Amino acid sequence: MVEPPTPTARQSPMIQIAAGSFVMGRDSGGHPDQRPAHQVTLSAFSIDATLVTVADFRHFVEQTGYRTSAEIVGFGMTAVEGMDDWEWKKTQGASWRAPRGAHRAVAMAQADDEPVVMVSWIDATSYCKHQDKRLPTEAEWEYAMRAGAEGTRFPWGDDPKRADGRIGLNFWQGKTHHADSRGDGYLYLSPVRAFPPNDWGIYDPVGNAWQWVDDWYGRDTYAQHASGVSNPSGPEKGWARVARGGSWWCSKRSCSAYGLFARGKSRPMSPFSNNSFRCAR
Ligand SMILES: [Ca+2]
Repeated sequence: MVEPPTPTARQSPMIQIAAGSFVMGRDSGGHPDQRPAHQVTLSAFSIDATLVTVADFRHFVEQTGYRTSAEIVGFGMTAVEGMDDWEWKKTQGASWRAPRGAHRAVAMAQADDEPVVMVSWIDATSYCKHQDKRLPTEAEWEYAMRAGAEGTRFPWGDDPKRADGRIGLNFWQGKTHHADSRGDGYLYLSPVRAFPPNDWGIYDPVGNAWQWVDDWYGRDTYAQHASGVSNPSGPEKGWARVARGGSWWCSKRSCSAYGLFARGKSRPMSPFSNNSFRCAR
């Protein structure tokens, strides 16, 4: 006999964010899509304290029978230690259940408290909707992850190391993707509470896994908002959805985008073994 679902279980605690304003983007450095620095004003919202975990997502699938984009097409994009830089492989049988491929499912199984990956923007949107939530907008995401820190690459400053000398996020330490020295303690994903939260209690504000946000990507979005904007929600249409924060795969030399400025983007159907999400309301 199947037990009835318990809709309240497996929901990440949410952090209440008061209405406010902050400076988004910068005037020099980085990719042109990060310019200019501009004022953004936001209404109050709440956001998940952690990334959606493997256990959270399994619960959703058990309740709904949901099939992800990767399961429908039969593959996902995977990288493992030892590959060349930028050598992502189309991996048959990869899905949120086995993000490095079915043939590595046992040897490289994920823990339940790691972020779910190999989920497309469509999957992320469906999950949040089922929780009576939604994806955060790109501006909401950055405001919450910064937690009051303006103009810095990380919530604690510009160096990956925090004041206590420890690396504050999960990214790749190695000259190439042939080997990672595991200086932050993790090769692939880390449990969602492995690193200290930002000042507003939000975990993994940067690193670990890219985080889908609701917005379509626009190269000139910030330029259009140069004189200031309230509750921006991105372009009306586009070819890619924005993802933010960077991931375990980002290194100094490849994908130096880990941090609070960089704007990642992928097609909404695309699943990667380093892309996750959190919901807002
Ligand atoms: Ca790492």
